[in-house]
Amino acid sequence: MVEASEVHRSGFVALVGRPNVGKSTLLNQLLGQKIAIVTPKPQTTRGRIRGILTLPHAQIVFVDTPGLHEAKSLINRRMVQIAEDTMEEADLILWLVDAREGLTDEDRALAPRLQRFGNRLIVALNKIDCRKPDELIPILGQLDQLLPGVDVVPISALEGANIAELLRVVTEKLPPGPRLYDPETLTDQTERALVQEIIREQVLLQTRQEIPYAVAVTVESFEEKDHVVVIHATIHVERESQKPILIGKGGKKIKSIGSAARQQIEQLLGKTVYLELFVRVQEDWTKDPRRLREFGL
Ligand SMILES: Nc1nc2c(ncn2[C@@H]2O[C@H](COP(=O)(O)OP(=O)(O)OP(=O)(O)O)[C@@H](O)[C@H]2O)c(=O)[nH]1
Ligand SMILES: [Mg+2]
Repeated sequence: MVEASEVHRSGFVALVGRPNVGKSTLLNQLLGQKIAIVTPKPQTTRGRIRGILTLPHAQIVFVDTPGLHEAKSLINRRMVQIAEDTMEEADLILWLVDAREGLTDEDRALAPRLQRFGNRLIVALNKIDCRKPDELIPILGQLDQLLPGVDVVPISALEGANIAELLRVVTEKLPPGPRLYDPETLTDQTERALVQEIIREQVLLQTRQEIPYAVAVTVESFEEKDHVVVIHATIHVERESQKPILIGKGGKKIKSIGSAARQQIEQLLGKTVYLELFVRVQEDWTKDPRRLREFGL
């Protein structure tokens, strides 16, 4: 007879929640490697990003998603749709709640939609490093009132606190099944996609106001030569007036974005990188379904 603990389990776990609650930070922490970009700005993640964790008795495919919010613009509606589709296809839903902010009205509005996942729903109360332990008790009480009997695991994605317990709860709920990916595979993201995101992360970190939300990045060429990788990428903005902001006085801003991104890309690829960035106006691309598709949305 096979012990229950020896049964191999596998499946997809959707990481969902409001923007900025720490979904991408958690994905990176679970995998021990940076796969998804993280910034202090909401709506950082735009697409679905799979991270594959292969353990001796389980293979867990965590799927990071854009933040759930009340979306008005076309691009934001697409992002929310991606998160909702991911939930529908997942074996388990891991709902992240921000302990620093406590339960918000948006969290409360989400709860009824999550309730129908029943036993397939797990709550991760994240950012507990920002709270004293006794401050968590009322939040845990509110969560239990909102979703009676739900499993809640308090964690800090940033510091890696209680991640082992979270993995235990997740694994226990996964259905029995074989490995879905080669154990060496860490993500479904191509090197090109990772490079694009690293550049976009620097744009988000180094610009303010509307610019982060007006930008998409595409990699035009990616050429591996002997010891260098030569990359040409385009940063698309949606209005002519945004171009000089991104380029900066005497090209200072774009240089700074390029240099920070290059260093990260070199770390990722383990090679010297020559990165050239272009800025291009793609009038109102966030409102154009065809352009959104081109940019993977
Ligand atoms: N103190 C603290 N900060 C955290 C923790 N987890 C994430 N953060 C911070 O919260 C901010 C948002 O983190 P992300 O991982 O980008 O959040 P997200 O949910 O993926 O956000 P979107 O992609 O915009 O939906 C970043 O500044 C993180 O460093 C945590 O456990 N503790
Ligand atoms: Mg994210």
